[in-house]
Amino acid sequence: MSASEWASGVWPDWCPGCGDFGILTALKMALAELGEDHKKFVIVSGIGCSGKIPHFVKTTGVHTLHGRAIPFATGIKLSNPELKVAVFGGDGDLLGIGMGHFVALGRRNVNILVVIHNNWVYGLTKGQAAPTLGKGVKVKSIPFPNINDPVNPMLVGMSAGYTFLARSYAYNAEHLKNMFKAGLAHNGAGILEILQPCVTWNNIMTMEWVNKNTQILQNWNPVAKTEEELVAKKQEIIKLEAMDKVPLGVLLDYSFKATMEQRLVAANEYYKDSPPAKQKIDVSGKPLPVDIEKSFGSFLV
Ligand SMILES: Cc1ncc(C[n+]2csc(CCOP(=O)(O)OP(=O)(O)O)c2C)c(N)n1
Ligand code: SF4
Ligand SMILES: [Mg+2]
Repeated sequence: MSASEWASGVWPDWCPGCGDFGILTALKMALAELGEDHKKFVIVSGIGCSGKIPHFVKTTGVHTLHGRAIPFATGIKLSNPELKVAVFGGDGDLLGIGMGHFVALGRRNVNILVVIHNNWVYGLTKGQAAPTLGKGVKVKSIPFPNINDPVNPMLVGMSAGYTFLARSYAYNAEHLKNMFKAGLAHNGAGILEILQPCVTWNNIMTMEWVNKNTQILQNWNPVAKTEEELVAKKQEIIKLEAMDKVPLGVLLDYSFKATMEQRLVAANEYYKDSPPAKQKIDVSGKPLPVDIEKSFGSFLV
């Protein structure tokens, strides 16, 4: 399928100029270049302007609840490990109400790419401060400068155990496409943070601000092959994140840690050939209870 064939035909109703258009475009380009199968690619989103994205892509999509896209996606992926699953959500969705799930996914290393639309505000609900907004920053719809410290999704994700971390920019289609390609090819829990100007509510982190305050990483090798290399990389990443300019690119990529799917197979061989989605659910039209116990029974306490 070409990039344009990945369009659903539903008209994207984001504000003109919104960074979300760049995200949609780069995603379709990446899916086309990766040769993904639209019958096997699933998008799960929360609620927010970002959460609308499944409607615009010609694939299976679930527009779930605010903050709950990750548990939905985890259920889909573990029920049918053959599917490629990506979560799309806002900075409020994934790092505010959904933060507990965000941390849990890293610990579990489920093979899901989490895409964060970081516009520093709650776009859909008229511009309140999101968890990524810097302390002292006053965007136009808040009455006083923000009094909270921001969270850094790369550093939270790194300590939670995500095995792929990347950051890109919504208006740099080529860079973002390449980050999507790397993230979707990764086997394990990954984060792609996308700086996404909200032209309606965020008058500070504009296109000009992003151009001035970011830099594309040069000569950085994100791959760690051993625990020792990983420890050293993590220390370097903390330094990268402390630079004056926000780094764009793949920050971390390692695959020696078992994914959740591999851990389930190790604990219960039955899961490999009979995850819940492959079990019979009816015989001659009569429903049959899925034998969850056989797949996940070894985890019961
Ligand atoms: C449980 C729940 N709480 C609050 C809301 C209201 N709400 C809808 S979207 C949103 C925040 C959207 O901000 P963000 O997640 O950053 O997405 P964006 O619109 O910026 O893409 C909130 C608070 C909701 N729908 N459900
Ligand atoms: S409110 Fe902001 S994030 Fe939402 S569609 Fe408009 S520009 Fe985009
Ligand atoms: Mg937001």
